[in-house]
Amino acid sequence: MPEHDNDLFLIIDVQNDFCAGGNLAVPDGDAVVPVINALGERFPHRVLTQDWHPAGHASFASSHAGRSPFELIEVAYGPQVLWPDHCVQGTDGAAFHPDLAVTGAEMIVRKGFREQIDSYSAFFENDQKTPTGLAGYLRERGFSRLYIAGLATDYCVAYSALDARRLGFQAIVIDDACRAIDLDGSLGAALRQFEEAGVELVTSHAV
Ligand code: VGL
Ligand code: ZN
Repeated sequence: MPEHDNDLFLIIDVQNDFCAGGNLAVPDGDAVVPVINALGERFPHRVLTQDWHPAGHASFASSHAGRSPFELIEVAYGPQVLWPDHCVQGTDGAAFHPDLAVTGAEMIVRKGFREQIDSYSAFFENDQKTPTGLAGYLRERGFSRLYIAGLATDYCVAYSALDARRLGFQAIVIDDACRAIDLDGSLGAALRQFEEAGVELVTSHAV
């Protein structure tokens, strides 16, 4: 039960572009909304993340001549999947799903706003060095146990959960409150990494 003052519900990227009809729709992505809303009522403390790219972002295939979405390229910080244009700052695609309960959230972390660096994790950009500031926020407020849900299981949720462990937070991913993109086995890889890193995987009924 999320009954402790040190528990936080971290809701990752439940935005229109990751839901049905969006530019980077995650299969069945909308299904997380009612599960997250129901869970959210039981967590006094909630933080949301919002993927928030400038137009022409380096993670967009359209920014690279001759490249297509879902191709893998090498950039300064390592491999980078090229995505369709998505979550462009200020667009409807970047807005939270209209049915997501947002009002009571205590903070919104925006990420991916530097044109040259992608940012999956709620904690660090994909160079694994540039912080978002979330770790400091959580530590100052005394949160040590993070329940994590949202989109997509194998990208932003996974990177956030794994970074949380690296930073010394307890990380619990709520499986049925997430959906995956599953590109070239990325979901299986994420689940194996969860096990190695001590990220717990639970269903919402067990929370
Ligand atoms: C995400 C790909 C690109 C995510 C964000 O939220 O999982 N995936 N940008
Ligand atoms: Zn993105």
